Amino acid sequence: MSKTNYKFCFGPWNLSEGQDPYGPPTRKAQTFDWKLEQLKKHGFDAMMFHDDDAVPDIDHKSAAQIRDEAKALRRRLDDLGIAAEIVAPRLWFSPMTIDGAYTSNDPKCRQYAIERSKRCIDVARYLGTDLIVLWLAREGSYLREAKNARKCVDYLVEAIDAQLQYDKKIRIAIEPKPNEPMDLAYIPTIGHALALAQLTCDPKRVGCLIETAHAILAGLDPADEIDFAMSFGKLWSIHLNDQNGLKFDQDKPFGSANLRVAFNQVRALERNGYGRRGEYVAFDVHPFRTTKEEHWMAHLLNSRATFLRLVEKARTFDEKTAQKLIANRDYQALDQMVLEHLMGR
Ligand code: XLS
Ligand code: MG
Repeated sequence: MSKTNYKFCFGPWNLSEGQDPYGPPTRKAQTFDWKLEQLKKHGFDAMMFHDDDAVPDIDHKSAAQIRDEAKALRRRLDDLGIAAEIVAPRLWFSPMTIDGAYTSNDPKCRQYAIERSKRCIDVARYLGTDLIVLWLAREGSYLREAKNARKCVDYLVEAIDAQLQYDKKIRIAIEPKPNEPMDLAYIPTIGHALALAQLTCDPKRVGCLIETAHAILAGLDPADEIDFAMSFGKLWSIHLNDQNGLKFDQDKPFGSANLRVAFNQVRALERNGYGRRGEYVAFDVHPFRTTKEEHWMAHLLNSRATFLRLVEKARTFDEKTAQKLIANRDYQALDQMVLEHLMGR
């Protein structure tokens, strides 16, 4: 099998300013133009967008304004030779999504969320991508008695169907996360996302996006999530990053907390041929709060460098010896062989 030449991307939110729930930004905000320039300068191939990264203040703009701004952005991207990988509706900021977006108890709010998602599809069309990402941030509850989870599944299907019917070409990738901002989310894992896809009016256009940290927060191995999604041909994007156990969402550089878990994700991507149908490797990473402005790109460059080193490690892994050890059920030796390989022998 020939080798995949991976393509890389990130989103403007990945050049964040260091604020957390306990303190203000630690770096001065940069303009969108600066971020795009960095992306280009450092050889990334595409940018990911929220709908309002592409068209700021989208809720207060007319369809014509959205079209003009999105088309202007497309021209700039084309000039730079940068693709738009995905567009995702930001359904967690508006006063209309305080109690959830698609699963709000208030029908007016649910309607808002569907309309907003259609605007997001318009933006995606203008930017030249058919891939919509749904991170279902507020689809869950703080207390279970506040919502009817059975109804919420119907609401999610209704919302996804409305989008699939609005545009017959788009594909939707659901990005599951088990918690944060909600206590408990309705679609916590890839299994849930792909099962939900089956209930929609066009299951083959509904797939998923795996984020490493989200899988770890669900207590799962992201490599197994990759193999599972790819068994269905449904891994359409990936957010590589890292996470130190069951804590707040950390979005650390890829491999930062657990190099072996990162290695196994790369092996899973390699064995399934991820990237061969044009899929991108995205890094949904944030700089540490302590990062100085002059080191603003380091977490992205380091993530890419680690990824590429691990691709080499995956390709040079001594599969023959590994298979012999497996046949002999000598998993002790296999374990050490993996460690030695990662340590450089
Ligand atoms: C947040 C999500 C977000 C999505 C895009 O946890 O990872 O960054 O990837 O909406
Ligand atoms: Mg993500």
